[in-house]
Amino acid sequence: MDKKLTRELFSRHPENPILSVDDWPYPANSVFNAAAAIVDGRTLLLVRVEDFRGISHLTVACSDDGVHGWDTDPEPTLRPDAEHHPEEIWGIEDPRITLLDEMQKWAVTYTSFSEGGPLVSLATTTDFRHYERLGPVMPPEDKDAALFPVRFDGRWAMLHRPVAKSPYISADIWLSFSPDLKHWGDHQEVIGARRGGWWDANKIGLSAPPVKTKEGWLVLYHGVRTTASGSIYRLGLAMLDLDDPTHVVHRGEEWIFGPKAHYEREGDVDDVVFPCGWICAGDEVRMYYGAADSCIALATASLSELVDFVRASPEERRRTW
Ligand code: BMA
Repeated sequence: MDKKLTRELFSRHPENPILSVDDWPYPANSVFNAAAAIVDGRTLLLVRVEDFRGISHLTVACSDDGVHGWDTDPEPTLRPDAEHHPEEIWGIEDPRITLLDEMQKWAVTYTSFSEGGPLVSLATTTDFRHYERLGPVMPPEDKDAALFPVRFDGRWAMLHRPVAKSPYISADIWLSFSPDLKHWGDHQEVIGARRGGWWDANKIGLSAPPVKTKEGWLVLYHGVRTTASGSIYRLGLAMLDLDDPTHVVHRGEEWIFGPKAHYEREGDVDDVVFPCGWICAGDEVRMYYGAADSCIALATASLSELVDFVRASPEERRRTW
């Protein structure tokens, strides 16, 4: 095996890619960047589907084992609704799902592609069939958002990724709070993009929603490296304090997964692995990721190995890189 692969903490499923347009019940350009959850004992993916206009919508696909036999909705499940939500004019993308324990509702955060740029929208659902839109919750440019499943001191919390343009372009992960899911404030940066030659310099974003572990909230994020032949999207880990998620306790230095397989290296956008969902079953983590903006793949890891890796990393020292 290529020595470089041995550093990766996730193993690719041998049947990858597990979903592509060839499996889709209606014509589409690509299916990728899916949110994931266990619903009624089945794996549910809320899949980003790009049509032949270039506009994305979301469609549900369910499977008993999370690998085979996908029951896919025969038509789009959640379409952009530009009439009532003008911010959705150029499509809805990259969903993340969080079960809000106390409400027994699922929160779905997604990117609305508005005329002013991408922004964060939020909807809730109990059945993934009917959705209640709360509308835009962050103005452009902002994306890659997911809620925590619990409140902190009575307030909901959301990680998201605004883009700052001064003094240089910097895309960092921020945290915001809300009493009611609708009004958000107390915004603060929690995980900054590194600088210079790092794999996660200048542009990072949340990948799958944070996972609660005994040691802290495990955060999976992507870092974007700009090279002469384009960008490379890779994945890394950080850990936030259990009671105070504004505090980064650990942050891995090395990436833990990056484009290597042919379906990750070549597609509509080359060299991209982009997870929007992961499922923890005991110690197994099943990460569903968009590969090269063209298909959906699965990779698995041991939760305790991920936690050990990030805990072995130095405590976060902000801006020391
Ligand atoms: C990001 C998002 C993702 C996409 C990735 C690579 O900015 O738009 O939807 O997968 O770029 O193209």
